[in-house]
Amino acid sequence: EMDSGALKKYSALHPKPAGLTLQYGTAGFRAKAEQLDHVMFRMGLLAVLRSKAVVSTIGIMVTASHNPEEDNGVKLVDPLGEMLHPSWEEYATQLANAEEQELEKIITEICQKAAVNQHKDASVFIGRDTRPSSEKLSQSVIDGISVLGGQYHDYGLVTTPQLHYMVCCRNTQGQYGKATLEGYYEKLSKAFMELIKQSPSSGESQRHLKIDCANGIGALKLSEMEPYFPKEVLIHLYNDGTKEKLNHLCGADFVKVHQKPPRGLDMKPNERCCSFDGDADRIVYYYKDATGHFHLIDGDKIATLISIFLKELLAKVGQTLKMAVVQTAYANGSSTRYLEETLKVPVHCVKTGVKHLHHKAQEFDVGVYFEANGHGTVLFSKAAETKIRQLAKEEKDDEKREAAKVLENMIDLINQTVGDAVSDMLVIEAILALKGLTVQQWDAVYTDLPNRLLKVEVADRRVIDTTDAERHALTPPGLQEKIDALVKKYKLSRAFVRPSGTEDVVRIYAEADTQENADTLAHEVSLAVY
Ligand code: 16G
Ligand code: ZN
Repeated sequence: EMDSGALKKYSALHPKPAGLTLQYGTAGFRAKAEQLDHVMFRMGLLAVLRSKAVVSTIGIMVTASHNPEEDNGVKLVDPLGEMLHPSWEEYATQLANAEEQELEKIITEICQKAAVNQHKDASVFIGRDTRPSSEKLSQSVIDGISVLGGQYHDYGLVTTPQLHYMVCCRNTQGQYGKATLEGYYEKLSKAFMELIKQSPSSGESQRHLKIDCANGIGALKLSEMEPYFPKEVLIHLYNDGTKEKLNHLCGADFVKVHQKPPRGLDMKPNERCCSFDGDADRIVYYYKDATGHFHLIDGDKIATLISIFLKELLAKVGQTLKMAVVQTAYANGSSTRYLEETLKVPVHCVKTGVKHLHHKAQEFDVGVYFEANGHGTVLFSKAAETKIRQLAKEEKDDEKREAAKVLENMIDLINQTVGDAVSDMLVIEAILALKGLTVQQWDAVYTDLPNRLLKVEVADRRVIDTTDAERHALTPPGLQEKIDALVKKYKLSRAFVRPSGTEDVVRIYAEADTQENADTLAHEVSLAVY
């Protein structure tokens, strides 16, 4: 039952700044930290309602990922560790923007519309990143949960994917793993060690990896995990947050957008390096060759490496399991082409945002999804997982059984709830070790088409409406025709525009046969947008 008096009293302690409206977007709410106290309180309320509606534990993560340290954000995690169901995003927005005196009415409306049984118990898991503002904001979340009588467990500092993992573990009664950090570290490290035991170079030499932690939570969690690592793997942490600001000139987003190394990581030629983002749900790899040239290995190349590996194994176990790769319009054209034409794996393109990729990937026995920015994972259907585990145990043919065992360990190593930099890093390191590949050989699987990302500020970005997974502009009238005409001027070219879901800008993507052409095309398209 709702205690109106308590609700009034506590919401007054978390007042909404006058005139502020925010929207639950692709990554939940994001804004300057000082604007978010009321949103946190109210998302605590919403998590209780959601928990009652689905009779499961719900997650709340306080983070603004790769955004500047002064920003913050919050998103809800659904029972199996997925993003909040789209039908509730609207409720989140309504609740966040309600005037204080309307709050109770809005809550009652949500309960009616979403058939929330107020008498059910509610349980919420909370996590936060290392931003200075996060601790206080997560206290406001707790106020919101408590005022509606919800139970909660505060995990404190965790990566975003760790919180998703905990929520999934809890709601599957431990089938997915133990809902503790030790449980997470044990599950991942055990699967990883089983995998690299079989690598040809196992025991011979140590593998080194330099990791740029974006001055965020990744550094903390990787150091906690280090005791669980086998001695063959040596990770070296940079940008661990002790000296510099979160995400400042470093991290996966910086490296991907600027196509250059992060500050604070000294790179020797041909060393394998990677960057996490601020909440450790994205990863990109890179290296510098002998001539000093920087090579980025982005989400598309990660998806390709994983797909090559899984496809070989699936062929070995001889099951007709359907595998597909899910990408967005930002995927480099060369990656799509390699996957479809050389590897012969079906590729699907969906709208930007993890929820869209995740949803599509669920359609397959093995669904590999990655955004070019480095967010991604692999989903295995229940049927595929059962079959693989059974073969790993009972198959008489040695080669088939061994292949099934590798697949089984891959299933355990990958965080299937959401993209996870720690888990993805271990998956990649295991594959490189097992296949005996260097970072250069991995990079050489295909050559990226030169590309350019631009953003432009316009009066109202909502005038741009897109279709065909954002690859085609429907409005404003005439824009797509202009883009088509510009694209025609170049070889191997492609371009599209879309309104950002996280910033008040329009994003432009162009690729072409040369960097100069990609740059010019992007610039020309940006002029057409005005
Ligand atoms: C959010 C999305 C990310 C997407 C990005 C695009 C989630 C959890 N995150 O960060 O997947 O790539 O937005 O941002 O869905 P944009 O709309 O500003 O280009
Ligand atoms: Zn992130």
